[in-house]
Amino acid sequence: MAILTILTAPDPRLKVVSKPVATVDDSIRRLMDDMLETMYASHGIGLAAPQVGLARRVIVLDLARGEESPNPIKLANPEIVWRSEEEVMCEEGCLSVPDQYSEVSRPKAVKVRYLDYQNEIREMDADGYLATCIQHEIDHLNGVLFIDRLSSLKRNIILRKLNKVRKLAAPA
Ligand code: K1U
Ligand code: ZN
Repeated sequence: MAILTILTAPDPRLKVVSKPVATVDDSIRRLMDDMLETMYASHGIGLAAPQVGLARRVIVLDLARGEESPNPIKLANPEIVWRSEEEVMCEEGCLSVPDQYSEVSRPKAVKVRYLDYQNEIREMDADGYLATCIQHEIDHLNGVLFIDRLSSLKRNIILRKLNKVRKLAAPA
């Protein structure tokens, strides 16, 4: 397995609409495994393929905490086939928008159709933080970041902060 480089905003590759996977074959399984390893190494709870520079519709998640045993979730071509009318506000962060957090309103529950690790079509129901996280990752596949769901004022404040951090980190 390998740890991949995570792109950060405003990298234009994060704004691209990703292409569906034809079949979950060994190369996609390898990508899923590498993405999970990268996500764990970065202390994230989700990751989408465009964040590692690949415009393919693949996401991984693991919302298990501290003492709980790992619960890796690997989805190809995830598609929301039902969403609740009720919305909830949840605090979101993003490995591609480092150290910035904000509340975002999204449907409280969703039903998702996807291809699993064995290339089987499956459906899953998600609510609470899992639903938020899946919607955040599917947004990545459509070139949307959580900051795109904030007011332009809040988004520009965050983008300016990221730019400042990048300039400070750049070699003189
Ligand atoms: O970059 C990503 O897409 C991963 C992202 C997933 C996510 C977290 C919170 C809400 C929606 C989606 C992260 O893992 S950010 C880091 C993190 O673990 C975290 C951040 C804020 C709240 C809870 C966890
Ligand atoms: Zn993200």
